[in-house]
Amino acid sequence: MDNIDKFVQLVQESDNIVFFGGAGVSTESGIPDFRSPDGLYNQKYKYPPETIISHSFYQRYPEEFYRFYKDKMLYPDAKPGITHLALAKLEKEGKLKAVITQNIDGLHQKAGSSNVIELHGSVLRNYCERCHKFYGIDKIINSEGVPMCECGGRIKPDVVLYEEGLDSYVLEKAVNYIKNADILIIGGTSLAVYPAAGLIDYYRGNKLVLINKSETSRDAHANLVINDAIGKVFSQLL
Ligand code: CNA
Repeated sequence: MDNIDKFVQLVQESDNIVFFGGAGVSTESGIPDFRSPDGLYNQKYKYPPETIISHSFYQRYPEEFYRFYKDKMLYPDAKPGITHLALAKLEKEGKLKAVITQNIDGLHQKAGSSNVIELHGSVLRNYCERCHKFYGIDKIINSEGVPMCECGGRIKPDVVLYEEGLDSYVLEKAVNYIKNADILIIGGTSLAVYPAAGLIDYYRGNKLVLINKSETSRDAHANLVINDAIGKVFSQLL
């Protein structure tokens, strides 16, 4: 039995699965990740992407921030891929309890998942820093330069930038699902961004599955490692 068959069998036998994912889940939907060879970190910009999408950079150079953000981080036409769809199906079947994602693209919800814990927020939500009015992604796309609210305040994406803390309620919810999971599937993440990556340490079971194209620092801790395209693996569940 190969590792993909073992994975399918594990999933078939469980009704308490939690998925923890990252940008690699959405590369097959045409959204570049950060750390793959063709990811954003390997393209050349005036400043490194980590710098541009940080809190202090956003405060100091909002025009430059928004130029990069609109150009590289918004994919309003992206469609859910096989992995998003398979996870939504597992949830409907009562087998998957939660999707915990570092992604900010909203594709799990587009695929039909309802219990999605977004550790880093969503590009689909934006709010005025002054009056807190909410705006969708269209407002950002259709604005010239820095998007402004009708009250005159600046609009900020509801996304956790580098240097910003994670919402403690969201973190607690994620920890609870991970702690109580029978199977924890980790997929499409380099596990390099903290504190998000540290959440997997709360898993107490012995069915830790790691699916990622490249190796990660946690491969040695997993019970099953599949270094392959995640869509190929999840297509076995559709
Ligand atoms: P990352 O550090 O870029 O790592 C992605 C990982 O996925 C890499 O190890 C790749 O090898 C792997 N990978 C890429 N494609 C596939 C595939 N088809 N099958 C299997 N594995 C694949 O991204 P992380 O999510 O680990 O880093 C966290 C950051 C990235 C979060 O803060 C996100 O907000 C941020 N991000 C999100 C998006 C998005 O929302 N789609 C896009 C780009 C970056």
